[in-house]
Amino acid sequence: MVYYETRGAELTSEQLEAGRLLFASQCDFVAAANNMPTLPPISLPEVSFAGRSNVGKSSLVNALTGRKTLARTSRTPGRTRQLIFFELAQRLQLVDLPGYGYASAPKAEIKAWTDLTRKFLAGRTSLKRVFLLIDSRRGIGRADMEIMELLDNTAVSWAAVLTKADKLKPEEFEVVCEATETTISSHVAAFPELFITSSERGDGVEHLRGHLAMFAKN
Ligand SMILES: Nc1nc2c(ncn2[C@@H]2O[C@H](COP(=O)(O)OP(=O)(O)OP(=O)(O)O)[C@@H](O)[C@H]2O)c(=O)[nH]1
Ligand SMILES: [Mg+2]
Repeated sequence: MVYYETRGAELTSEQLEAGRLLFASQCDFVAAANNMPTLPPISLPEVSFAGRSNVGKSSLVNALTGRKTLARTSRTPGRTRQLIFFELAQRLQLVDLPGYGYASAPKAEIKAWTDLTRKFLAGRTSLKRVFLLIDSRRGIGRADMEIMELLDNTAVSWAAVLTKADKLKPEEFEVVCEATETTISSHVAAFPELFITSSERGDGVEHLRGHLAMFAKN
């Protein structure tokens, strides 16, 4: 079994400890928003988790916070239908976004939540970074490319995260990593490090916690 922590720079033990402490602190549900007027007011720095439906956004929020049921996950794609805000230690907000590319919901509903997600990504001033999750078994798809362009065009800093690392053999995984790194290197607003995670096995979770702690208010 290969356990992946990072392909980028390793964090110092102080940075990892800061992440551990932040994610061990109180984590509260703040709000679930269906539309722009119901978004919670801007207060803390925010990071959000975006990506195709079923890529593992809610599972990653749960793995990071060490709470199995904080964010609702499902075998049925399209489970997260609102923007869900969580607050950590009154220092950082995590935003679990609805997935895109889910085809079986009513069309009007899909349009409403896709529009809301796009508006949020493009206009939220407290958003420090968007973590764009890519399922390692699927790689980057057309819908992901559209979101990357939106983020580039609105100058929102984003980073790619390969999820479900437990699902691939090391040699298959290497191919996806290289392809994803090539794509991110051509995007102006992309953070250069590719994050790797498995919410099932815990790969990359400590590293990501340490990284996210850098955005938290002191
Ligand atoms: N093997 C494995 N399965 C995972 C992992 N992360 C998530 N899953 C599974 O993938 C499915 C979807 O996970 P969710 O976390 O609900 O995905 P989501 O991106 O929040 O989906 P939407 O809310 O529909 O956009 C669930 O069955 C999870 O158990 C992982 O790291 N490894
Ligand atoms: Mg979800």
